[in-house]
Amino acid sequence: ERVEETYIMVKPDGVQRGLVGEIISRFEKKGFKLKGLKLFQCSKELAEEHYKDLKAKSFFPKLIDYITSGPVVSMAWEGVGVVASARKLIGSTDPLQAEPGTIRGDLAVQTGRNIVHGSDSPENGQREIALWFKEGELCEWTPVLAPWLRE
Ligand code: DAT
Ligand code: MG
Repeated sequence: ERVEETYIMVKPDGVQRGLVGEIISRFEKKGFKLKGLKLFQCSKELAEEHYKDLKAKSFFPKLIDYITSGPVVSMAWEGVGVVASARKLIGSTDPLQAEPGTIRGDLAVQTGRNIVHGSDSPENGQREIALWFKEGELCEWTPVLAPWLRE
């Protein structure tokens, strides 16, 4: 059982639509630990680095415009199995295919406006947290509920 970290981001549409609290709440209620949180307007350069694996895709320029179109909420979450679990909580990339009960399944309708990002591997979790957060922006702390979440 390996403790992992994942980078979760409320995209500009999620912020504009007033869904920040709702989205944070899903991860809080599940029982993961928040390690970093900020409202942030990202540069084109950062957005391109974040999505560098998609550079060759036809939708890449639109994706970069979308992600830089307004502030995002950047989060680092920690937990055993948090990377895969967060992806399940988020749901499929296309919100119309995402199951009800997931964030995208409940709150979005289009791939180009799918309101939230989650890292797809522990390695990318580390990479993306290092990309979006500066040193000193993450907190090491012990939630008092820890013994009630894991035996
Ligand atoms: P995910 O965000 O579910 O990890 P991804 O990493 O494949 O999905 O793609 C990153 C983002 O790029 C995705 O959230 C929305 C956008 N995107 C992906 N596929 C797309 C497509 N076919 N058309 C338009 N935008 C797309
Ligand atoms: Mg992805």
